[in-house]
Amino acid sequence: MASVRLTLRTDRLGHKIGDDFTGLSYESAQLGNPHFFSGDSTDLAGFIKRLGTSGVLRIGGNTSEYCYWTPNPAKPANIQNNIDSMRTGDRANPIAFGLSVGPDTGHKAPAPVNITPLAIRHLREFLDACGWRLIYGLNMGTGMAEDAADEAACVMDVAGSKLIAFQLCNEPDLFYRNGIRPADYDFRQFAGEWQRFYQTIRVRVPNAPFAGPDTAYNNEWLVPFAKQFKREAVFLSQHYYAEGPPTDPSMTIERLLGPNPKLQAEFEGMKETMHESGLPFRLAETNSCYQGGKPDVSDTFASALWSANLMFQLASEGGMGINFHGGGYGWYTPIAGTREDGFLARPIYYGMLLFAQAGTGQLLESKLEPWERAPLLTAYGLRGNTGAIKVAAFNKHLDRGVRLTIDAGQRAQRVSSVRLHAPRVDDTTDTTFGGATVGAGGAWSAMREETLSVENGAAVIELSAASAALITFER
Ligand code: BDP
Repeated sequence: MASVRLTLRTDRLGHKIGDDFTGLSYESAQLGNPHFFSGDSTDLAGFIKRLGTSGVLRIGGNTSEYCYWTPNPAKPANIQNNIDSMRTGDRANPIAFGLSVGPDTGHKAPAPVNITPLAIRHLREFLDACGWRLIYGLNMGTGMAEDAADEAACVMDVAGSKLIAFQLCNEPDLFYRNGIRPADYDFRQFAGEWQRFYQTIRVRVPNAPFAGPDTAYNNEWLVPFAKQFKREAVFLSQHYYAEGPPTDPSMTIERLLGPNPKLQAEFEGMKETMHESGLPFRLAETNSCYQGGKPDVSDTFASALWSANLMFQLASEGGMGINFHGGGYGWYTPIAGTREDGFLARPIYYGMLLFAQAGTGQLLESKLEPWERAPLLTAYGLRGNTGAIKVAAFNKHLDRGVRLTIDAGQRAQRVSSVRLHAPRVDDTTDTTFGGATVGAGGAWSAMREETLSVENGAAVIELSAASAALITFER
């Protein structure tokens, strides 16, 4: 077992974690079923509320480019609503079952979907039930600016202050290769279109807030966007998928838990845009593996360690928030299920739950020594609003336990810990947090809390391979 010491500097404050940091992302096509998100969807609302009292729901994804605004449902736009095709989805298909829509796999253009005012009214009720706010993706990919303006007017009218921002499209930096635009589509053309949609919508809805560019990964689009549209946008956004495609055998749990150069690139782009524009940055869509996720990786306990760690990592680097993509029975979805059959928390949800339990507050500077003994051990210190200090510690090693001594830099009456645990790192069904599972409607409370011994303000905890804990130093 490796021994490592964490020292927190209570006099050296890092970034703040705000109460809208946490978030989820669903495909726009989900709104094709206007009853999925609604005021009486209390089971799902319960799961969402458990993750934070004022998080952010983002509606977008690949299918946003194939959703068409239909103000009068009796006269649908020139497309066939795909509810029927969703209804015929079977359980073996993780992408769609019943009327719940999973992440798009990007293999072919998704079926077109009508979005009606009823879906928007129900979405508003749902947001009220959760206490969450909204990022709403419009269709610039294959839609008309005038229709987007009509849709935006309805969303603005109905969602009101619940709406944080519109996004005009999803991953425009990939339009050149997914058939939405020709192969030579570049940032300049995109910026021209963005400007035109923005203006058309602003004429209709003068105070509509916007965010963008919602690129897949390309800092060469993100940074110029920040430069050009810093006055038009309220925040900047990009996506991040830790690995993919799922067919590649090197996309594994080990890789998910290791250091990732793509993430470093993401942070570089984020910092440069924030510096360039003075605007905050949101990781508006993320998950473990693109193309809908990878079985035995995206749905395992490893995804719980990965998600919580990513949330703290992003916060430490100065990001304003994060939205984990999901829906339906997708491999990486945090909440799986349908209204008909009920919902359940997947392992990744438990990672988000740990983050929620750490609460909001101010990150503290910290040092792990000797770092080389456990390079995949990470730990984040946070001073909560009540003055208590929380430490989230992640042992992402699969081959070694770690004995962590924590010097929190202030006296504590009591130090306690709750663990994020599963029998194995590739377990898909038996994750617990605080010894308890998340039940129907997001019901959860810690059943097991350990008291740690403290000597001279330093507490000791042993973290077995592939495990995490949330430690509280009470004043
Ligand atoms: C993103 C898309 C989303 C997909 C996801 C994936 O925005 O719609 O579901 O990739 O491939 O790029 O899993």
